[in-house]
Amino acid sequence: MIDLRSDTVTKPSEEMRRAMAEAPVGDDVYGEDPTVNRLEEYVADLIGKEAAIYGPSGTMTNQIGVHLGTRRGEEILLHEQSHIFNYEAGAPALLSGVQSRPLLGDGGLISPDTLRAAVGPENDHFAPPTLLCLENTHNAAGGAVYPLDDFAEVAAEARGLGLGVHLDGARLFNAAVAAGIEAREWCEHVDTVSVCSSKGLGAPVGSLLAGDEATIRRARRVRKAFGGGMRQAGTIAAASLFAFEKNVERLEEDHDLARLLAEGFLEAGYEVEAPETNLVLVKADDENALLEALAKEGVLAGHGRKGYVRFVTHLDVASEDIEKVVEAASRVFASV
Ligand code: TLP
Repeated sequence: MIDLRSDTVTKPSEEMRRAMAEAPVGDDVYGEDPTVNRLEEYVADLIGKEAAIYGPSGTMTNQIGVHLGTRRGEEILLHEQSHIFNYEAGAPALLSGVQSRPLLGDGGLISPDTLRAAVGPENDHFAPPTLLCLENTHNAAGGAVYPLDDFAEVAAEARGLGLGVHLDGARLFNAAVAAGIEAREWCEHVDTVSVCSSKGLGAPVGSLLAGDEATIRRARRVRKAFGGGMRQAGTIAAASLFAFEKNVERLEEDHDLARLLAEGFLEAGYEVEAPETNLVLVKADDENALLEALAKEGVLAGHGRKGYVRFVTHLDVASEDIEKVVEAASRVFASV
C-alpha cells in the first residue's frame, strides 16, 4: 500500500528510534525531563519566542492557545475551513466555553476588512471577540502558504481591534521552506503558535505551543488540566527534537513530489489544484468512489475539503511511489 492519507502516517526512522532509546529522561511534570526541556528551548529559539511547552498533539496545543487567549463566554474568530473550527471535535466550546465565529476568505486567508466587519461594536448582546486564529499552511486550502504581508496585515488589524492572535502552525515549516522565509517571521505577529513534529517532520507524536514566558507558564497549568502533563516524556520528545533538527530542510523533497504528483494527475485528466507545499487536492465528483477505486489499486488517500480528495507527500514516500500512484490514477480515471 502507498499511504498518502496524511503526513501523520510516517514511522520513525532507525536513527530517530535510536535517539529515542538513548534520550535522558526525568519526570516532566516536575520539569525534570532534560530532553523535553531541551526540545522546548530549541523550538522556542527556532521560532523566535521566549518559551515553549511540549504537548501530545496539535489539537491540544491549539486548544491550550485558545484557552489562554480567551475567557468563558467570549468569541474566537477563525476561517470557516480552519482545522480548529472543523477538525478539533468542538473543543473551543467544550474546553474553553467560547463561541466560534467562522469567517470567509479565499485560500484560507482572512482579510483585514472581513475581520473588521465581523467585530461588532461593544454591546451586551454580543459575545466579546477576543482571539483571532490563523492557520499556516492552510490544510483545507491544499497546504497554501499564508503570504507574510497579508498575515502581518490581518494580525495588525486584530491587535487594533483589541484581539489576541493564535497561529495554528501544524505545517508552519512547510510554509517556511516553500516560501524561503524563516518560520519566526510569521511568529513575530502572534501571541501563541502551535507547531507539530508529527506531520511532515516525521516524529511519531508531539507538538509545541510557544509564546512569551508568562503565557507559557500559564500554559503548564492548562496542559495539566487538559490531561497533557506527561512523565518520562523525553522518550518521545527525543523524536520531536530529532525531527526539528534534521527534517526541516528536507520538506522541500515532499514539495517536489507533490508537484510531480499534481502534474501526473493533470496528465491523467483530473482537475488538480497546483500545490504550494505537500498537500495535493484532486477534484472528484464522488470522493468515496475515487478513494475506493484507488484503494483497490494499492493507493490510500483521504478526504480534502468538500469535493476534493487529498494526497499528502511525506518522508516515507519515494518518487517511484509517485509514479505508481499516477499509473493507478490513470487506470481508474475512466471509472470515476
Ligand atoms: N490534521 C490532520 C487531520 O486532523 C485532518 C491531517 O491529516 O491533516 N492543525 C492542522 C492544520 C492540522 O492539519 C492538524 C492535523 C492539526 C492541527 C491537529 O494535529 P493533531 O493530529 O496532532 O492533533
